[in-house]
Amino acid sequence: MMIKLHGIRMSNYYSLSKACFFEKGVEFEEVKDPPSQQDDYLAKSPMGKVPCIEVDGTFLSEAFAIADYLDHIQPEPPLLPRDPLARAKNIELIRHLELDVELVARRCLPEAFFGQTVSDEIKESTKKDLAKGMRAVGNLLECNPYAAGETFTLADLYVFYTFGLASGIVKKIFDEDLMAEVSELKGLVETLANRDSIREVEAAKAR
Ligand SMILES: N[C@@H](CCC(=O)N[C@@H](CS)C(=O)NCC(=O)O)C(=O)O
Repeated sequence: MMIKLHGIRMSNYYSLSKACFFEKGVEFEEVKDPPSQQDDYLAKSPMGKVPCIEVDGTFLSEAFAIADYLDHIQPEPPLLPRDPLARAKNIELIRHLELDVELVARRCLPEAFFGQTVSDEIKESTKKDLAKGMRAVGNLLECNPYAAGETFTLADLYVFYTFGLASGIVKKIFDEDLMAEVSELKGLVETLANRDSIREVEAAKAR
């Protein structure tokens, strides 16, 4: 049975998961399903977030879990390195991108893009925590030429979809360039924007 990808195309995590399907060449079907706190949606995705996938009636949420599942059912080309330490270092970078940059910037999302207001305290803590997150990510990023070294990995998709959202929020709220301090990061994001999987995901948003 074909795997179904539930969510909405404007979501960066939905986009990341969709790019994983393209990278793997695993067939899938898109189901338009916005985030919701309704019981029927929570049964599919326990925090009510997108994306989730449906495999033979079983639902799975969290973009990392989805990527890991795809990496097991279709091992080639690998999304994560096979070497245990290289794999763990890749996941370390992914976790800092998600927890210490993306999720931190997201605190200001309601004001940046949804016409709501965020308190000055939240803005202040966002700025302070983002500086720490960017320092951590800057220390781990290799950019030679890819995020974790010579080959494209899942960390590259996290770079593209973390900064796609976080940079926009930081520009809007603080009028600053989030990527400025990490040399080669901008170049990496530009390179990734030309990757087939990402181009296909982004092109479909306009349709
Ligand atoms: N950790 C989650 C994050 C997913 C996420 O934040 N999704 C957003 C859209 S990009 C969402 O559904 N937001 C609605 C909500 O938080 O209720 C993942 O990896 O899938």
